[in-house]
Amino acid sequence: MAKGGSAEEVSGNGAEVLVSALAACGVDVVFANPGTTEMHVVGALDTARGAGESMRSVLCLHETVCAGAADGYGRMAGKPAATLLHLGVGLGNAVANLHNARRARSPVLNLVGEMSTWIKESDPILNMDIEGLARTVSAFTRTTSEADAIASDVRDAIAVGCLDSTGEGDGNVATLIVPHDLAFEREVRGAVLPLPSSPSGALSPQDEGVRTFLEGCAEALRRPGAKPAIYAAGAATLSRSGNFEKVGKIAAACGAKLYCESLFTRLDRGVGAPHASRLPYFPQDAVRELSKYDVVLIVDAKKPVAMFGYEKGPVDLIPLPEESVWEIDRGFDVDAAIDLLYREVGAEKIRPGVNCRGVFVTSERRPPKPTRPDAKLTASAMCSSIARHQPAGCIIVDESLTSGTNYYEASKGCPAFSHLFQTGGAIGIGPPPRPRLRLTIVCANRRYNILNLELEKQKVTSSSHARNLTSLDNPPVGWAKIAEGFGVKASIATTVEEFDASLAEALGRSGPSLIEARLG
Ligand SMILES: Cc1ncc(C[n+]2csc(CCOP(=O)(O)OP(=O)(O)O)c2C)c(N)n1
Repeated sequence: MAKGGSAEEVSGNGAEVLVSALAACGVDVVFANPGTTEMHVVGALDTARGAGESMRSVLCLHETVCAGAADGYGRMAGKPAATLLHLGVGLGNAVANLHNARRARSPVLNLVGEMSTWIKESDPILNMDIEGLARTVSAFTRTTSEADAIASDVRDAIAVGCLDSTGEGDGNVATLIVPHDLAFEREVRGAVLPLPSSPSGALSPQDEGVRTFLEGCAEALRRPGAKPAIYAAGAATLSRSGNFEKVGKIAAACGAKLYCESLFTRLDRGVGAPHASRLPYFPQDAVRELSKYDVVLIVDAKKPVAMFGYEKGPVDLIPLPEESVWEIDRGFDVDAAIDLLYREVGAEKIRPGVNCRGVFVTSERRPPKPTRPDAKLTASAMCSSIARHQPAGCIIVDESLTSGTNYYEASKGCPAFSHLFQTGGAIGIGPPPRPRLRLTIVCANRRYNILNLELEKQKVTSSSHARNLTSLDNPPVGWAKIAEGFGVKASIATTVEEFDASLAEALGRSGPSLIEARLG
């Protein structure tokens, strides 16, 4: 990525300038579902300077898959992939997963085509308000106004939208809208300025106020008799830069209980990492859990609030006065602030397995083999089996609502792995975000189970409509057959031993697989 140094000059037709600018900013993959207005950009993926063979393009059969894939890529790579979407209709199809990406604060750059400037006002049939739609999910939205601005617009979208978070919870999704005629304009020029190395405006630990704040925070966490908790997310739960290890050691040094979000972006978990307890999904349970503490440090997360406003339900999940809640958010240089707090509380002296108060997972421990392998497959047996088989270094993309409840604890002692969850509550993220899709497990319980729980919880009288609208058994979906239609090897498991065998086989195969886990 162009960080530091001087501006890079780019030229060609508008589309070539666009792709050269992407390459200059380090973008090397495009998840696309293009149309007429994006054809020149498709052509430029081969011809643009700097892109050449390094630019990978992936066709996704629905735009929400483009968005899910770019979200997953951003979470794992820490830099943006681009989506290439056809006008407002393509962007509209991508919105649910772009919402998840916004909540995950994943860096994602949407490139969206637009009508040629001279036809837009005649309102051709695909015309719509693309900017209006983009703003609902984007921290940065711009329509390029002239071809010579394409290169700087690409750079601004990445620098301001994808990398330079405001810390206001707006996420890191940027949308650049490029009119068709600007893409085919010839002899276009532009310059790509270097990208910033850290968010502009972030409070640095050199700042006197930041030091005083962190000293106060350290004191509050270590106050004799205090009952502290740390709620960590985002950059604080990644092994990259050693952040998660430092946060775990801060928790151990202060005797604080470590929590993560219920719907988390990415946790680097397993042997060698700290184990964070997951905040309960239902708000009353979360409030009950957090009411055990009298001081809470939030690191790189928003203050947790209830997911829905239930009748007489809570809003804030941390039941403490403001002065008892300390926040290190994106207004700070988070890496540097974690490091300073780490030293301030004397966390360097913490040794996992020696004096870490059980915060770190120090040895491999997988769930035991089932005692009755021929028993009907349950959700909990499925979770144990996955944790028994998952390879070291794998990426688990988990969007289970009820079926995966036991997986989080079952996988605690697995070799180091990354765990991604769905962050924005929009379901349907599962298969798309895997950078190299290997195995999809469909938890085929044949119902929208969480909605049955919601009906019960909200005391809505059960009716035939309620059944119709939450059942998936009339007719049941043939997941294995759908997979086969995509050329994916599929199997069906109804018992624990069938699931174990399917899992072992799928993990030993090089191509993609799907297991339809028929849960009883
Ligand atoms: C894009 C989107 N559409 C609809 C919903 C509403 N919704 C929330 S949970 C749910 C059912 C989930 O069922 P499933 O994923 O099969 O998991 P289970 O409840 O069986 O554990 C639905 C339809 C949503 N959250 N997001």
